[in-house]
Amino acid sequence: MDFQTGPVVMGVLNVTPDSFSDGGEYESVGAAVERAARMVAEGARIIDIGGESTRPGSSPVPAEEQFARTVPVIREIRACHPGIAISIDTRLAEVARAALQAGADIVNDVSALQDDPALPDLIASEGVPIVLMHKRGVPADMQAGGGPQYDDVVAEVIEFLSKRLRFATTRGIDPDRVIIDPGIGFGKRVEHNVALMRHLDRFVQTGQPVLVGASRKSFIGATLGIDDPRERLAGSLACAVLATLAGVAVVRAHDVKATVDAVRMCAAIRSSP
Ligand code: PMM
Repeated sequence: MDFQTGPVVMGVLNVTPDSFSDGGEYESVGAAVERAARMVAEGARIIDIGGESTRPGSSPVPAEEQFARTVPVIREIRACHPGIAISIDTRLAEVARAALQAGADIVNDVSALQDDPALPDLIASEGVPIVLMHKRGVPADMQAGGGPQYDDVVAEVIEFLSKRLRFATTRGIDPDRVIIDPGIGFGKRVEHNVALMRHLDRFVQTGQPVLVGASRKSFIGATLGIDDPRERLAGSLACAVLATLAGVAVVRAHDVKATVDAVRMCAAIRSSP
């Protein structure tokens, strides 16, 4: 994918009953496929499909349940939209394998290859791109006690991602196919998320493509005093714009049309002499 003209937008498709911002909306295969078609029409270049909610407080979903939720949707999207990239949001090799067989192209692992020892070999042998995301703790306890402490959140998250990249490389994964992600909202307090957004350029300077998922997240709600995630569009767009200016490669978003427009407008201005 060419990121030179600005980031591509990854549309979020959570086929879960409880995801934090759109849980329960796309549980049937038909509804999920229809939603994907709309995101494609709105300009998404990647559809990120998840069968396990990773929101703070949520519990793990067994592999069988994850592929029952995601595989039929992936098959159908692959058949209808041959040009779209499909990413599977999973920490488990079994789910990733089934998703890749059904037509997925990218594995989005919020555990950065820490949760399933079988996943690195699968990624290496399939030669597919992988997203390595930073998180602290597991969803069930991620925000316990108000969230974790960092001395220097930006440096610590970059250090973690560099280590995970080195690990991936030692397991035979092509570093050119590794996308890094600061993991906005995963085991971070509001001030940590804000600092990470402020210093996205430092992630970009590592030379790896960077993915950012700030869309509708609770630090936006906390900053703006908005409880309903669906009402956080303006805050989400502000984050998408800043991410674009910082030079990220992928913006993960729920509101695809508005995000694509914001990102394209930024890119047009940035490319002016
Ligand atoms: N956020 C969520 C789920 N998966 N994957 C990546 N790579 N980065 C993220 O920021 C991310 C993710 C949680 O948000 P959702 O419930 O809206 O999907």
